[in-house]
Amino acid sequence: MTQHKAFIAMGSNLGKPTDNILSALTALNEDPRWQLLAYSSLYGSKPMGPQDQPDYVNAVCSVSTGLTAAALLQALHDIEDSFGRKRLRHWGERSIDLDLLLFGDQQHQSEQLKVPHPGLYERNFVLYPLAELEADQLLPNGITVRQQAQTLTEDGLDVIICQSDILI
Ligand code: PH2
Ligand code: MG
Ligand code: MG
Repeated sequence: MTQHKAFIAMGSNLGKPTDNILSALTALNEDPRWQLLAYSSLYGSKPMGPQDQPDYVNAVCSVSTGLTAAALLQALHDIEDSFGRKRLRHWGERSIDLDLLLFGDQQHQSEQLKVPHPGLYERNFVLYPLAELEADQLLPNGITVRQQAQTLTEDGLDVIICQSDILI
């Protein structure tokens, strides 16, 4: 089966966000449908969107999988559901959010599946953790993750757990 490398953005701002991200990383690590390759530090971040919601914890991880992009996205939604994720308001609070950022060099533009993730280029809480994993990777817009991250400030972003201190 052809293996693809995929990058997943993780976010949480309900309950115990740090625990939620670590539990989701553990769930991803234990799933036989892919192999967890790498994960970033955990970042605290100020909410994008409605401001009357708690700060977020964000991270990025990578997996290698034989699934299609659509099947991986479905699997991520199933994991979100298993964490009790309720779909409340747009850009609002959530117990766990698992977004498919990149899937090999594929691009998808359907209603259900948008790859690269439409928020990828403008979110510092995605690009800075992604740069920890793959700073030199070229994005579909032709510039590297590092260069794209440098177009954004680090405002509102703090490393709360360093990658090397995370034991999955
Ligand atoms: N996710 C959102 C909306 N706003 N803000 C931050 N800081 N981090 C997120 O992951 C986030 C957000 C919807 O997915
Ligand atoms: Mg999201
Ligand atoms: Mg999402």
